[in-house]
Amino acid sequence: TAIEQGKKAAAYRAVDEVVHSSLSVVGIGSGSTIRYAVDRIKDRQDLAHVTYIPTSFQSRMLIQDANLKLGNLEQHPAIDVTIDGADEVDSQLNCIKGGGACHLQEKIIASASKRFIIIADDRKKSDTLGVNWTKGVPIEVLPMAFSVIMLHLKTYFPSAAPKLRMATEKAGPVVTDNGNFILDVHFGPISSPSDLENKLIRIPGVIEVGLFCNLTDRAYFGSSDGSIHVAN
Ligand code: DER
Repeated sequence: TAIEQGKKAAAYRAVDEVVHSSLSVVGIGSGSTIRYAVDRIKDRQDLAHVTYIPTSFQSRMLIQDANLKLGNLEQHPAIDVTIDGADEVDSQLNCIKGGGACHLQEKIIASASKRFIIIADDRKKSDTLGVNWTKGVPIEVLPMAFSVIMLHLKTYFPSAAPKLRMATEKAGPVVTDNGNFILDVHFGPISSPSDLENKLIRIPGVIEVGLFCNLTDRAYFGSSDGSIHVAN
């Protein structure tokens, strides 16, 4: 499909421009776009020596299925570059992430990386967060606190309409790789993502917020015709 072509174009260009044979540790994000980046890495013989750090169970499976060298954060707390997807990216390269319920480990790996690169199809490019991505900001919360946090959000953000993310292939809520729940919260257009992130992260029981502010070094947006927009 056109969207998949866009994802693939962005992923291939990012890998070819950013993942050099001189690197030794590369972080691998989660979601569907990153699959194309792993496909490209798999084809690059000059990257066989690199160790890859996962950002989720899914990411770990991608690395293993591609027969790439799997490492962990304990061995490699300093990462050369991480490539990851995003749900929406604004003009300052702030992101909404967590559409795949993986943003907790993704943010840890992103912040431990010298460079953090986003790959996405051009649907994800937006002037302001909360405009194109209409599913809300994902927030990972401790299960025992989810009702208290919902009440707090309804009180302080009356239009937020927080929703507990329910699973589709399992009865009950989505449970993350870390054993937590996800709340999806609607804030409308977000003019200051870092202010909002700082307000949300302080709520007791909130583990991580799907707003990645001042973390992204470059973003590749791919279109169905194979053209790429690179934003620094
Ligand atoms: O859950 C996540 O954070 C993913 O990285 C998500 O933001 C991007 O997933 P996609 O590449 O399938 O759109």
